[in-house]
Amino acid sequence: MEAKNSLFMLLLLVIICNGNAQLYLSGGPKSNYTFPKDFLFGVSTAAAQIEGAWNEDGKSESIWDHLVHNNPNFVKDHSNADVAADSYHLYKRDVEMIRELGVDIYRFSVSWPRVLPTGFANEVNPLGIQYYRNLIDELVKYNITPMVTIYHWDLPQKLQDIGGWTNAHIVDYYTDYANVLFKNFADKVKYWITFNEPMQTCLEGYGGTYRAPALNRHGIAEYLCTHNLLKAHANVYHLFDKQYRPLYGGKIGMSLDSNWAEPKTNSTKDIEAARLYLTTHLGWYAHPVYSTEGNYPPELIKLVGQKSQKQNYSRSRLPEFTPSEVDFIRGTADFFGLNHYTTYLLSMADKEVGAIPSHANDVGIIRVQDPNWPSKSSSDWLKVVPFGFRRLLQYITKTYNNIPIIVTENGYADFSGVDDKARVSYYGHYLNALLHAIHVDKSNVHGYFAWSLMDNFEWDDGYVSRFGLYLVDFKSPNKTRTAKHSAKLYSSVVATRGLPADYDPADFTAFSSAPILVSTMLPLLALYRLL
Ligand code: GBH
Repeated sequence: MEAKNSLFMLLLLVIICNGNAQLYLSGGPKSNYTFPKDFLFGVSTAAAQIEGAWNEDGKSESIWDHLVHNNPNFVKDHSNADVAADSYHLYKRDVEMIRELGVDIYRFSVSWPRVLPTGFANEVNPLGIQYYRNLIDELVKYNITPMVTIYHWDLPQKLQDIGGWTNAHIVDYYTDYANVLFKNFADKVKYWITFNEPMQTCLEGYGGTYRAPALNRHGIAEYLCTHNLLKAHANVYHLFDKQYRPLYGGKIGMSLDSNWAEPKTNSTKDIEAARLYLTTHLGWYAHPVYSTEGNYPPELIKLVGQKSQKQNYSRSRLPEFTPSEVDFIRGTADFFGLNHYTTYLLSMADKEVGAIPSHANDVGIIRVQDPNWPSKSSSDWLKVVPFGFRRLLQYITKTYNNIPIIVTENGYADFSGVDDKARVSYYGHYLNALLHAIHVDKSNVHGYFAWSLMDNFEWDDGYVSRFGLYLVDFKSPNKTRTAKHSAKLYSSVVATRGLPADYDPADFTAFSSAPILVSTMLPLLALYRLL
């Protein structure tokens, strides 16, 4: 105790003296590293969040249209995405903004119900195809590389009516849909993403209530959804690889969402919990595709198997892949798309957690965030922990055989405004962490996309949470877009391939209303915990 106290006093002194009060949170000290010349800088959006025109020119209802039309209370401000940022009509202005930013590449998604209103490829909507053709042509005209997300959460409701992602036949329906996109656009689109954040689709949409279709059939449906989705992904990869890559070239991958998992304390149990979190969440999707062995992570198979047996099910609630399916799915990606926003602290649960049965209950760990981590975001989960980004990139590089990583989303939400100091600071910190990841850790990162180009329909947060580099005035008839300060920061990073001279990795004051107190207390608490 004596030793701990004097060490504590010493650390206190050191920290106060050197002024680098919050350096421990940052991704590394200030440096002169720059981003490689061929590093891809981009911005991301998703159809359902920006396009609007929800029933125009033949588009049918998506599961998100359906959910928010029928349950307005689902969305914080009781809004919907009927008009959103109106990008269906304003795509030329969107491309102009992308040019203003000076980025190399634009990641947008295609709305399945806009292109195939019945859900099936029996009827291809020519006006839907024309919209994306116009957008792609506009990008290519200005030398901006298009990257297409094939599925970013907006399933045609007509397919949901017949089971959506729990219906095994969706593997074929999705393949037909992707084939229509390849046929029409693969000559001009060289980057494809099969799925955006499949864990959100399955775990939250089918196992929970947080995403459409909000099915809440936990313990069963999230596993069925994942099973079909992974097969659909692999099928589309092989289709692209055999039929389109030989004609046009191009790359195809998947975008997985992952928090970094930090052990809550230094105990062996918490270290184990953090590892288990990554294995059973990120690994649930990454292991089948990116690992050498393929298949679900052995630990997940074991955990769900044991629980299912105990719960008197005739078989594991986690479906099994046949050996040939394992083979078919393994290696089906040219790059690892990563969406990353924040970090959690993990510990082992010593009693049952979550609903029974559920993925959370099967895994049995507890996830919290340090209340002292900087935040101030409109999204309460979005704590600013840049070192977590760096560690996650290193983890992926090591775990998945040095696969090229493209960070397909990273960003910060606030309650709006052009003078977005917190977002400017967030990007500074996360890009600094990224520079250290690339140069110091040798993490294999090839690109970075900011989420998002503009304010948009932030799902259950409606228009309350703003992620944009451009402010959208949703009240104005023409959805006026204005560059925020963060847009200027990002365009200067892109132009100089480095961080601004005044960037300070120890400065987290933009996230705090009591800068001095918080910036002093935070690291002390963290260090004290480590002792
Ligand atoms: C991404 O999801 C989406 O791809 C994008 O459409 C979205 O607009 C953007 O990020 C911003 O949200 O249930 O406690 O884990 C982000 C991933 C994971 C973030 C789940 C919110 C909810 C808190 N999301 N998380 S919790």
